[in-house]
Amino acid sequence: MKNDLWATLYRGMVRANAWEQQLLRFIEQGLTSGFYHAGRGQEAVAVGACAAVRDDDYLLYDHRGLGQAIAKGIPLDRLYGDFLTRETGTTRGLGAGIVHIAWPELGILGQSGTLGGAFPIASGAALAAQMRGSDQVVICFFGEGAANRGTFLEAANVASLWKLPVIWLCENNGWSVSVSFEASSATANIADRASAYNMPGVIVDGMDVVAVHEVVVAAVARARAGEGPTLIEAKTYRFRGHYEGDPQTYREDEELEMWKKKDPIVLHEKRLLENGYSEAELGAIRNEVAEEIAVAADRALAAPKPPMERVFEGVLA
Ligand SMILES: Cc1ncc(C[n+]2csc(CCOP(=O)(O)OP(=O)(O)O)c2C)c(N)n1
Repeated sequence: MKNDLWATLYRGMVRANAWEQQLLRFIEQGLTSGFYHAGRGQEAVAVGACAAVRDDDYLLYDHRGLGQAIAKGIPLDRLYGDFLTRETGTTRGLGAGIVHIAWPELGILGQSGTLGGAFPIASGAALAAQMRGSDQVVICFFGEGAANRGTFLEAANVASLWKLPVIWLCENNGWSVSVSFEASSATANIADRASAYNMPGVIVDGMDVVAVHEVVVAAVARARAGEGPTLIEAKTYRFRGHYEGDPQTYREDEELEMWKKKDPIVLHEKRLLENGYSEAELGAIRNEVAEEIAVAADRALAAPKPPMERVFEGVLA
């Protein structure tokens, strides 16, 4: 049976992917500055999760793709502006690429240049929301590598102790640069660590956008009800290198091929086709998204670059 939410989730994943594909073309053309860590393969986590929060909820995204910020609603041309160093970028042309993007109007607080710096910020934003009685929640995305930072211990402990409205969302894609999850974790799952903080730990198939959405809806309800944080571990995989240009000598082709069979966009497309949607309807969604991306890309390319005088702006020491 047709399901509007499922169609919305499909559009969201197609949109995140199409945005990234255009960015990759900009990178190939040598038009960008800064690193990019592609999110291909992980769209279901970003899109499923962000569809469960409100515009005024807070988001701490991480460096893997920008699906989270896109799903939260950040204007797409402004996002290209950050990579193309345009005045219209969210950093007005001064932040190279992915790490400084913020959009406070939608609660997008940015990410930390050092992995794990986002954890205390997430608990702090949640504490502020709790003190204001605003019933906002904070969703904090991070990789399984970042989960090993000590900052997670501090932030997760206090969030659970004070019942702060945080959703800790670990995207376990199996690799931290060239280090496998097995080689870096004492526990078989990141979610196993939740009991140490006295909060629920939930494992979800990160390639299934509907499954991700459902567990995040439950965690958000719990957080808004004042019951505290949840640690969600989405099992997923990155299809591209750690960064664009990564030779990827550390992983086997077979592993990548196995995960590609679980492509979240393809799997969800199949679900839609089996539930009353036609190929033409899905094609129309893809075409509308392609048009939106083309407009955003053109707008960003037409925007001015910042003048040289601004190079020391924000430099304090
Ligand atoms: C404190 C700190 N250490 C190292 C880095 C360099 N670094 C950037 S991304 C990354 C891998 C992170 O792995 P994970 O958290 O699993 O996320 P993924 O890249 O797999 O999405 C590393 C080591 C950093 N930014 N900050």
